[in-house]
Amino acid sequence: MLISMPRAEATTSFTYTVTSTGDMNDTNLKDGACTGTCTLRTAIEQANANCSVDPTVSTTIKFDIPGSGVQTITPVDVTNAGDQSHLAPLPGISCPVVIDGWSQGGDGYRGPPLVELNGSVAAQHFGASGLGFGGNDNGSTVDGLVINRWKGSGIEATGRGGSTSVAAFTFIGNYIGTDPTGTIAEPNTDDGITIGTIGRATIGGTSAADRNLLSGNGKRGVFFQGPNTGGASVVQGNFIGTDATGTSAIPNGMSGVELQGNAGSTIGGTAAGAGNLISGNGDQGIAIGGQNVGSMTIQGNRIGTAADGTSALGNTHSGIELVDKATKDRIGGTSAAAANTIAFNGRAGVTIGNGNGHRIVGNSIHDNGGLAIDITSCGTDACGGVSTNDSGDGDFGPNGWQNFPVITSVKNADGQTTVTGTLDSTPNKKFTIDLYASAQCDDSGYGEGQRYLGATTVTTSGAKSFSFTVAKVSQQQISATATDGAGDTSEMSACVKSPK
Ligand SMILES: [Ca+2]
Ligand SMILES: [Ca+2]
Ligand SMILES: [Ca+2]
Repeated sequence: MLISMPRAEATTSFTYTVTSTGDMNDTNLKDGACTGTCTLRTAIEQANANCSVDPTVSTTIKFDIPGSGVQTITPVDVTNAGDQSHLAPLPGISCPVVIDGWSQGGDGYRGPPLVELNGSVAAQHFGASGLGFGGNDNGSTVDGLVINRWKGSGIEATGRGGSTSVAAFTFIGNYIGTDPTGTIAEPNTDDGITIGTIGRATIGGTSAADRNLLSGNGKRGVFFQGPNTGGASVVQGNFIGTDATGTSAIPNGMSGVELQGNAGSTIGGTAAGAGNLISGNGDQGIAIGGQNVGSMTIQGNRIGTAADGTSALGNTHSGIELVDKATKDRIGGTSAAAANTIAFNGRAGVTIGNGNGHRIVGNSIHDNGGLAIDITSCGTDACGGVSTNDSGDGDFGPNGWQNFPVITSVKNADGQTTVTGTLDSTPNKKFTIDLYASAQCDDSGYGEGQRYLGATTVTTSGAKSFSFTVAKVSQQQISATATDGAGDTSEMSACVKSPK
């Protein structure tokens, strides 16, 4: 079907409707049609042919495969296919394409995926990813697909193909690494989604329909592969490492989200529905490291809990790990919507292994195996423990080895709790003191940081003391961090229990 588009930037777009789970080739790439039986392979081949003539051409691939329930497309392997023209798994996509899996459910359908792309045959021979994007494919979108059992990643958008312009992708409403029910792991060997080279992506969204389930994969749920210079990306509203209900783990083998590039990206956000559920994974919840990272914003996520935000579903290592060139990351914020819940993870809540200016404020961090916030000397979360204060805070290291406050008293009177303390740090500077209340102290005697109480300031001249008053907090462990003007947040102070 040829549709003339009035928009100036896209002179032409094509729409093909896949009507078969078969795997035949397009027999005439010059006719602008999904020739013969329209399969996903036919449609991709013709889409690639379309923009090889005119790079502004885009193609939409819809589905109307007969039958009810989930329809499974299993690309075949040349070694056992009757049709010897099948020389590869699905061809790499080199034109702007919208693959609209939701269309299988009819107009307006936005429910669980009804089209499954199964790599168990073809990928075993070729080591391929399910859908591969490279070259001139800016603006490509994939929605409403189950993608599983590929030897590479479920979706790989690496910018291969010689393109020099950034390509932006949108991936919403997919199940990648599980079966169509979202309850059983059917792993892709590498990542759920790999974004590389000069790609950037919007993965998920704030509506439940836009949520991707990215679980059960051999490596990460989402991997922004270094050194990616594609720019700021957004990962919102997804379930990463859990089942479709967010109640049990379907771990990705490594981290839930790993960023080795795409500086300035946002994981979660403050809008309703923007937070991701990142739990149950085999390494960290979120790992930030590599060369082109920095200024990441991590807000509104549940990291290590079930979807209810309270039940335990920890990631194996830290909730969040900041290493290598990570710098100026912002974790949480002073508004309730910005807070991450980071709990039940095997190591620290947040590990600061390298870099400066990592501002960590307002989150609910509790019941992790290690400290709530741990600045480490080994560069990763493989080591940890309380890093003691040095007099005058002249030491250098991750977050400047920012000294933490010392709480000297917690008193209740007239329905209010007053916390006083001191900070020994760089002389004659102003620091923000953020205070927290927790049901229990960490085993170390430092932290936790379960409920944010608010902030005050301290100036490191004269008495170097601070005082903070809040509505009465009865029999809670009070702790605090110090953050300098550059955003270097300390580990948590020792806890002091408030009176009854
Ligand atoms: Ca054709
Ligand atoms: Ca430490
Ligand atoms: Ca220090």
